[in-house]
Amino acid sequence: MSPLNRTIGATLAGTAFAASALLSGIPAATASTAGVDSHSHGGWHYKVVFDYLDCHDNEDETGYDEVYMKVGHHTVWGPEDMDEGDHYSFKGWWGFKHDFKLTLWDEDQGHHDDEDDFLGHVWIEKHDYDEGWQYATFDHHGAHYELKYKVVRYWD
Ligand SMILES: [Ca+2]
Ligand SMILES: [Ca+2]
Ligand SMILES: [Ca+2]
Repeated sequence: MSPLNRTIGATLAGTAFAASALLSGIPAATASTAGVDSHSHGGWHYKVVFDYLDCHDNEDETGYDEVYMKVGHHTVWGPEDMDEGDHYSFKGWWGFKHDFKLTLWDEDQGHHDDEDDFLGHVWIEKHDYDEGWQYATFDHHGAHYELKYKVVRYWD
């Protein structure tokens, strides 16, 4: 199995993976063309599609934030330099097997007096597949980020 096909579920099970590769343009057609035969031994699968992350207000007082996302202890995206007014467009999607909590952080120097800052979290949940585009806000520490995403269910 290529790293691109690994899922968040596998990630949570401790599989080493390249998170940045997971977000690098997996063709959505792979999913939509699968499972045409409803009599096959398929099942419902879920993926989350990220559209963008907007920075309305950054956390660091001087300069830009170094923003990254984590699932559990794994960094799954970033760090990306973002400042007030910046817009990051994602490409691709992640498959996932279990609802998971995505957290957003600003990377600092990591010294005891300047730990990375927790900016907030969102639960990515399977039952949201019929909700369409959703918007998560991360606003701890005076920051204000918005993530646009949707959960998609497909048969395979
Ligand atoms: Ca900071
Ligand atoms: Ca920082
Ligand atoms: Ca800090």
